[in-house]
Amino acid sequence: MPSADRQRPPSDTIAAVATPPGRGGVAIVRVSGPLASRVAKALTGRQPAPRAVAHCEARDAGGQVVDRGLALWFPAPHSYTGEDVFEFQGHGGPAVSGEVLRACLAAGARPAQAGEFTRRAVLNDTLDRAQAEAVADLIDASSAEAARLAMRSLSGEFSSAIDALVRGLTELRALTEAMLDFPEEEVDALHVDDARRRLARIRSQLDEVLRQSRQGSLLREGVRVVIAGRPNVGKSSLLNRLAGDEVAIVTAIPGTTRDALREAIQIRGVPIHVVDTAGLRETGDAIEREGIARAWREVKAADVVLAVFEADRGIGPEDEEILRKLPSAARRLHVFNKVDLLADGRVERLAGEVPALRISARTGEGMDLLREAIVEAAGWQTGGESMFLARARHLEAIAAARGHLEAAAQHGRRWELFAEELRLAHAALSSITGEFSTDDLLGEIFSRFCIGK
Ligand SMILES: Nc1nc2c(ncn2[C@@H]2O[C@H](COP(=O)(O)OP(=O)(O)OP(=O)(O)O)[C@@H](O)[C@H]2O)c(=O)[nH]1
Ligand SMILES: [Mg+2]
Repeated sequence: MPSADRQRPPSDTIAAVATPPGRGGVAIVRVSGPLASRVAKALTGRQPAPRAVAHCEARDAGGQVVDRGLALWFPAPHSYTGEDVFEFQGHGGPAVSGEVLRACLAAGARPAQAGEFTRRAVLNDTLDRAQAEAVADLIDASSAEAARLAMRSLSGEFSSAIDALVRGLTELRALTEAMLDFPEEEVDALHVDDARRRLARIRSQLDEVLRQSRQGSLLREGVRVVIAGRPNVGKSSLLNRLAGDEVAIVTAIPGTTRDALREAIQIRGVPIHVVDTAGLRETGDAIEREGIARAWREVKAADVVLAVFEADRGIGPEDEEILRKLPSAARRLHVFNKVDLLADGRVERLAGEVPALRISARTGEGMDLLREAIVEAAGWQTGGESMFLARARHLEAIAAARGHLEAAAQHGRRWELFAEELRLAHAALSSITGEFSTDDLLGEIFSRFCIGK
């Protein structure tokens, strides 16, 4: 169902080099739009057969041969964009592909903007919006796991889960609208029961989609883990251990680290941004004070805080002072470092629910357990093969829908309010795949694409 704000498909023809800039085996020039056939003929001297490959020369506007390669022709609507698409696969040098592109522009195409091919696919209903985002996610995927999930979204698995919810809501809305036509006391108890049951079912389905989306979003966005604690407890040594490299300076002098230091690592495929910070203490040194202010800023933005202590000293008054100031929103792990210094292996533990880990950044002891604890604290669940590579905007929309369904459940027999909450939940969910979304959103989605996609 096309929405009212949906733009009419564009009538001009776009062209771009679709392969990355630089030298390579092949460069692909892609052309899409009503003039694609004219461009193909101007470039290759003939009209290529649909979905067949032709080996041919590419000529510029003056008839000069600029390249030899393969021509492909995908007539509308069976193409990536849903329009007529012509592709020329030539030699992969920037100068030669530039010449081919120039010839296409001379034949009537204009240069494509970033993401414009995929945008046309959405406007022509070849892809929905969540699938278009999956295209970008697939290209940007930095791990095999993220690529696998992006591929699943591109094949429409995420969209179908959302569509199933939308269908359930549409039915429930129709039922509710029918009930609105009757005075409250005449609404059949069976109808009321049916509506409640349906609502409960949709809510539990939605919770499952939200859970799967949160899991996937961890893979997409990664987790920000900040190492914090007193000077000299071994924070930088811990960063080096996690990174498997000597990225941070380690010395026996308290106050070594001044700036926040970042390293990107992966634990079980989950991207983790580890931040090492300046040791937290009162100090008269202006540079160190600035470092400590930065450390607190990092801590405030953390998903998981590793509060590091020295195992041989336990949690002292300064450590307690730091613990009191940690934000409550972030998950926290208590890490007792330097267990290699303990004769009996006993560690003072803090009572409470915060998991405590014993490690030695020097020997590597306890590091595996710490890595597991980090991904667990970040909300990663094992056996998470059924995940959706959700974006922040998807999570927000699902959470908003969840809030409206919860409100609907609380409206009892006030059917107008019930119906209104259902409508809002429906709108929130629909924004994920396309309906009800604005041009701003389209712009936002495609601004991060590369040219030629
Ligand atoms: N025995 C032992 N020493 C450690 C361990 N981890 C770190 N150290 C030592 O503790 C000292 C401080 O280590 P750093 O990693 O620089 O400590 P930090 O917390 O980053 O210190 P600041 O940057 O000053 O806040 C160094 O001499 C390290 O070699 C450990 O597991 N065992
Ligand atoms: Mg340090």
